[in-house]
Amino acid sequence: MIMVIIMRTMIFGAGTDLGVHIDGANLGPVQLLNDIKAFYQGETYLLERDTDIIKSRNLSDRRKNEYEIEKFNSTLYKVMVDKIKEEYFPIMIGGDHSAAIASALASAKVNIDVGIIWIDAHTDYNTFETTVTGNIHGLPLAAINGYKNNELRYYHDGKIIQPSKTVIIGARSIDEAEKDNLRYAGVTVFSTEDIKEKGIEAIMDEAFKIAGYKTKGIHISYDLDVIDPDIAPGVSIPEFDGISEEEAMKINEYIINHMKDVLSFDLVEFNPLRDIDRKTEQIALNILAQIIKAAENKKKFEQKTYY
Ligand SMILES: [Mn+2]
Repeated sequence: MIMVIIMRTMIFGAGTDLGVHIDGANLGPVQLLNDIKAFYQGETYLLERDTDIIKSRNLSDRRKNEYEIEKFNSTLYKVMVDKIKEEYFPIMIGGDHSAAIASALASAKVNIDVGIIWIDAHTDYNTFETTVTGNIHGLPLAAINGYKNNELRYYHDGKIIQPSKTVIIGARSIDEAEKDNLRYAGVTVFSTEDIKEKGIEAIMDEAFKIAGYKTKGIHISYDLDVIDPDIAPGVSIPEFDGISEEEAMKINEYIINHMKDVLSFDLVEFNPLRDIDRKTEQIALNILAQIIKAAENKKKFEQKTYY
């Protein structure tokens, strides 16, 4: 008799908006964790930022809420590391994208050799030296790659994720200095133009090859602002000319069909205060419903694709 062991799923809500001067992203996971009760009966954990914190929105502050973000992420990281060690498949719902430093590095701590696919309108590759806004949600991917920003991962004592195994998809708003950081680090970036040119499936194929090459698997970090703001307005920093809903769902379909190569997943930046007619909430829920279902069917010990 062959025993097929299914993995357990755990959903982590990261209720923080400390990484951005706009308010509301902290309410995203509260709303979505409530919504998913309709189809998800598994375990959840919600970490909410301390509401007593007086958020820095000072334009000249280049390190907005740095200490508070570190504290939040250090807690999230520890909880996620423990659960990943217990062999749960983790899904993190943000919150602003700064929380992905905790989720991605928690995955790297336990799984050791991890690649990353960052689906986002922005490349989130600033450093404290290059940031224009001082919003830390523009720095996480550099921190995850070990490219400066050491202050943002002091609690992590494992491997970082290599820039050579890092792929960004859907980027269309990159600061000049950030471009230099990306080039210097050696990260692969596919813009919305590249998606139009080659089609989303070809881009996903390439992304999985790069992030999956000689790794145990891939961490996927999905920022809802990759989608066009006409369709998904409920984000803190919208950028025009985003991907279509059809392309967003094709990305999802690709991920689900390659779930054996996926180790961990984030869905971030839903901001209910910016949403119109619950459009973004509905898309976020569609994405989550599919990913959760795929996670719940994920088998242990399944052989990853050889890239
Ligand atoms: Mn982002």
